[in-house]
Amino acid sequence: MVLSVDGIATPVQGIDDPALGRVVAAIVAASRDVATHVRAGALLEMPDTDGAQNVHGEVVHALDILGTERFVEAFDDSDAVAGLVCEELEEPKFFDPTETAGSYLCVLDPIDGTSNADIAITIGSIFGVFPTPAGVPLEGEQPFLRPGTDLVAAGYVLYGSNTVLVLATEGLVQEFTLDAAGGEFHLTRENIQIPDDCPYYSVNQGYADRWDPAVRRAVDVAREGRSLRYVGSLVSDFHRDLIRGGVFLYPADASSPNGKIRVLYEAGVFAFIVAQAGGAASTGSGPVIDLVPSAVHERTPLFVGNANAVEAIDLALRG
Ligand code: AHM
Ligand code: MG
Repeated sequence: MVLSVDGIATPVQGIDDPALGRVVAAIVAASRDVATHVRAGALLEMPDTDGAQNVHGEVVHALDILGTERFVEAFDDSDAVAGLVCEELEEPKFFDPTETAGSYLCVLDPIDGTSNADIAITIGSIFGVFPTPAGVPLEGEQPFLRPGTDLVAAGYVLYGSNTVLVLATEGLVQEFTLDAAGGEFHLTRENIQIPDDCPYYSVNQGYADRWDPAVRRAVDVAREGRSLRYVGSLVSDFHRDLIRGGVFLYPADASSPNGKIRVLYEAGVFAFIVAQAGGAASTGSGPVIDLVPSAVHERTPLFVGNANAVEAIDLALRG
C-alpha cells in the first residue's frame, strides 16, 4: 500500500501506515510555514527572542522559536505523535496519550544552521520518526534513548533557492520540491543513491589548531584531491554530498570533546538517510547508526557521506 500524504502531490512510496502518513503531513504543514518565513526574511513579523539562550547555551534566533512552535502544533494536531525531543526544548514533550495510542516518537532540529538564519543562507529542519516502544512508560528521556537503526523514517527540509523535503524510509530516499504557488511538494528525485565519486569534503578548517594528531591525519586524508565546501548548515552540506558526492566531518576538538553534532536529531538522522542511499556515517569509533545516546541532547563526532571516504577517515583516525 502506498499512501497519499496531505501536502505532497504524489502518493508517497515507503509510507504504508496512515499514522506515519499523518506524521509526514505534519512535517509538511510545519515546514511549509517555516519556508514562508524564511523566504520573507525580515519582512515578516517574528517572535521576540529577548536575547534568550537554549539548553546548549546558544543564542536563540526568532526562527528557532517559530519553527519549534509550528512543529509542536502540527505534531499535536496529527494525533500520531506521542512524544517529541526537540533541540530547542530542554525536556522531551509528550502529547495527550488518549489521542496518540500506537503512534510515533519524533526527534527534531527545527532550524539547523541557525547562525545562517538572518543572512539569507540556506538552513533546514531535521526530523526522525521512531515507533513508540512497547513496554516503556512514555515519560522522561528513556523512550528516546535508542539507536538510529530503530528509525522508521527520517529526513530534512532544506530552505534554499527552492525548498526541498528529503524523506528516507527503509531502502528508499526520495526528494520532493515545494511548488510555492500551489503549496504542494512534488516528487523530484525518486531513489537517491549517493554517487561513487566524492569530489567534496566539508570541515570547519578554522578549528585546525584544536585538533589532535589523529584528526589532522583524517582531515588530510579527506582533503586529498577534493574541493572544500562548508556552508555551516549541516543540512545543506549533507544535501550537496548526497546528490553530488562528498564527505562531511565534524570531529571532536580540544574545546568540544564530543564534537558539536547531536546524536538523536542530527547525526542519527543523517546516518539513517545515508545508509539507505549507500553511504556511511561513523563516530570515528563505530557506526553512528548503532549509537545509543545516554541523554537526549548528547553530542558525537560525525563523519558522514561517501562510504569509501568515511572508511579512509576511520583508518586515518586509528593511525
Ligand atoms: P545548530 O543546529 O544550532 O544550527 O548547530 C548545528 C550546526 C550545523 O548545521 C553545522 O554543521 C554546524 O553547526 C556548524 O558549526 P561550526 O560553526 O562550529 O562550524
Ligand atoms: Mg538548530
